[in-house]
Amino acid sequence: MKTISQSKCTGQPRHRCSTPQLFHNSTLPFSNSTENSFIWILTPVKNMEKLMIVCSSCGVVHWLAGLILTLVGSIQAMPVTIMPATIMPVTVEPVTVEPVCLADTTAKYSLTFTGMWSQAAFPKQYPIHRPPAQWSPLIGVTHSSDYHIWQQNEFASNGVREFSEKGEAWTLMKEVEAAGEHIQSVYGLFSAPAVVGGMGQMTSEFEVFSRHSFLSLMVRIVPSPDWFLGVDSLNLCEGDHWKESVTLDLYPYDAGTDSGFTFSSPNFETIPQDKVTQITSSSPSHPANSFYYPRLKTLPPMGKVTLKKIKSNQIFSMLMEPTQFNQTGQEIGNDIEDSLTNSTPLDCEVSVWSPWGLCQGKCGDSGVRHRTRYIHLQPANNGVVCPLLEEEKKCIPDNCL
Ligand SMILES: [Ca+2]
Repeated sequence: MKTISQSKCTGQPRHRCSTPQLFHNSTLPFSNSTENSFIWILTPVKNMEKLMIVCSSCGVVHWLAGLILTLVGSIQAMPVTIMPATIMPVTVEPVTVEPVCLADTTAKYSLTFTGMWSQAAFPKQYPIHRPPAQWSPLIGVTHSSDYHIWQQNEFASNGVREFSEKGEAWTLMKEVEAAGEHIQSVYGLFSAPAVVGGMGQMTSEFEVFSRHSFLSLMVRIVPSPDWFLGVDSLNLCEGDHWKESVTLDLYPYDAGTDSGFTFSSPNFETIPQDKVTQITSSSPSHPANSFYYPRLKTLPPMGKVTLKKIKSNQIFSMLMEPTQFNQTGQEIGNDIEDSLTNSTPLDCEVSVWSPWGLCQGKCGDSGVRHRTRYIHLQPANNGVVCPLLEEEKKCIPDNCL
């Protein structure tokens, strides 16, 4: 084993030894950096990987037998039911019933994200410098039940990876846009501005639609390897009405794409990629982890999101020709009135219309068909509001046989 010469750890408590690195074999890239005082080594051993922490100047060499890969076969007792000969057992398959939203067609909500990442609540390795603790912009999506922007125990998409690791939203937005265009599962995409500091708030507004009544969102924890707070598929519709208000506590998730253990860990790609997991006070079960608090049963919430219904609307009349809008959603012929504030108005931007759907109706009667579009950019600062997002027109059912 190589001797690793490091400094800045002398006499320091172990958690003060900053910026651990993780390597998957015993060939260590030698670093001259005096900042990296802990080196993590995963040494493959037959049926076991040993995890070693080296903090040479601390004089600490600590082995942990971890990740025992031996799979112990287990024998499961099978329950036996003795049935009378004349009665045949019937296996009842669980049936998933899709909840139907019967609420008014649209509802508008205000969203407030509150960062609760204080040094008092999360004292371990709390980032003070380069960069200090803060939150990325929030990315929110309203969608139908068959879509997930991210999901626990599933692999993160490339967009989620880039957003979780670097706060880059471009690929994620393209993925969301593709889901809207190709499978009509996404109704709107919105964002809220970043919060500079671990404590603070950001706000936004969004609309849901009876066929797209789910909200999902992500906020990256900055700095972090690939950690984020998020909501996956919160249904805002409850039978025949929209929920008035919802408050959710948020806890950190690991995107499974970077193996860093601490907020300020250098990049270290997870190969092969892991699934998205929730980070708790005991998982990952390792003292180096920034959220490892063995005395806590559960972590305190790191943030919360509060949703309040602003209004709900019945569907608009479709008997008139739709108003014409230009590409930015601005009604043609109208000028933008100067805002009374000094802020820059941001106009709504919508996608192009989807193709018209199938004509639905009884044979012999006239039917209707729909087309939809979704919001690219929510208006802000008295910008032009968004135009209609769904149209319907009369048609003759073409599936009469
Ligand atoms: Ca990770």
